[in-house]
Amino acid sequence: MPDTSAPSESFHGHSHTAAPPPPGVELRHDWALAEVRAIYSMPLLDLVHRAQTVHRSVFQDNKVQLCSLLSIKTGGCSEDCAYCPQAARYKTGVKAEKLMAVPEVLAAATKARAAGATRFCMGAAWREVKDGPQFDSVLEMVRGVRALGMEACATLGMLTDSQAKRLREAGLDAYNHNLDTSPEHYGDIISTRTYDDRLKTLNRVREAGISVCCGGIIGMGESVDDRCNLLRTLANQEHHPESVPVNALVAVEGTPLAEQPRIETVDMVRTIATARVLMPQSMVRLSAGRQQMNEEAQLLCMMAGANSLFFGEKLLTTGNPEYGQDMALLEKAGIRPLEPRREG
Ligand code: SAM
Ligand code: DTB
Ligand code: SF4
Repeated sequence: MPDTSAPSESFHGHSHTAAPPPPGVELRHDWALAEVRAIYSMPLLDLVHRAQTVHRSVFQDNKVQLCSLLSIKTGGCSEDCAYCPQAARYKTGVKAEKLMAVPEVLAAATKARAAGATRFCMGAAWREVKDGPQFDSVLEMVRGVRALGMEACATLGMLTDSQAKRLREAGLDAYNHNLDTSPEHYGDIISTRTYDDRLKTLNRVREAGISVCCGGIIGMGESVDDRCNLLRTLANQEHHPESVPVNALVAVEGTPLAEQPRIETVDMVRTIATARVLMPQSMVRLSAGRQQMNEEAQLLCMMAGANSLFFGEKLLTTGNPEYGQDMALLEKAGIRPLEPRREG
């Protein structure tokens, strides 16, 4: 059997030159809302079965990509994203910090690699990237992470064409920039930038030859149609994002969404399974909110097609399951970490 561990995401980006999908797996970019809703609303076990069938025809069984996350610039952000503990305008207890120094970041990446991470994602609480010494440091971090043999990913806010190009030249493999929710619900969550701004940055990332990591958050008071419209928007792009993070809202005190009730497991599973069916070749990442889920819920998400996790005791500013706990879960379920996809 050929190695189909992650056919859509080559180590050097350029995903749209990826191998064609295996027989029986169709890549569509013309989903109607009613079709997505029909998938999302299937009887749960039928839906999970369908997603698992798609999953197994594309990916190696029982493998999960382990990604490590580091906040290289925490807090003090000018944006008003209603979910975010790092927005300066909300009193959340997250203090604004300066950009971390390059050696500190590379020390964290080295530690993450030793723990088994194959992808290192660096996050900055910026509205957009500004050219200058800070961006130069980030480029240095990207080069350093690549030199460690890991996939390098960053999430730094909006980018210009030239910044995307420079990140690519530094070796950046993937860029995370989430649409977060449906176009219809977006205005209730963020007012300081538009959906179209997000799509523009995503196009610049794609144009520069960097893999796109784009997903959203559920549990922000959205309707089922909002969830379906988010997934539809992602799937109807000219190229599916190579990674699709599905976050469950971590409701943080001080943010406008602090009182949102926790999302039910079944909703998380439905969202992940629908993402898997719509975007068969993408890595679907079970992202924020795992600390609030029990082991069975996480395994159900993996059965529904999630094949990537953030591991390490912290996400950006909030908690994540402990390393030992995650390793024990994977071990008892017979799930192995996906090896890095280096090409030399
Ligand atoms: N500032 C950049 C941006 O907004 O693109 C990069 C960092 S931002 C924190 C990355 C993503 O984290 C957001 O797009 C959002 O999807 C996710 N996120 C932030 N706070 C979250 C929360 N409380 N719960 C779940 N996901 C969250
Ligand atoms: C993504 O979709 N989820 C990650 C990553 N991309 C950057 C971030 C989750 C952040 C959760 C809230 C926090 O820890 O601050
Ligand atoms: Fe800033 Fe990103 Fe948080 Fe929005 S999600 S407030 S842009 S750090």
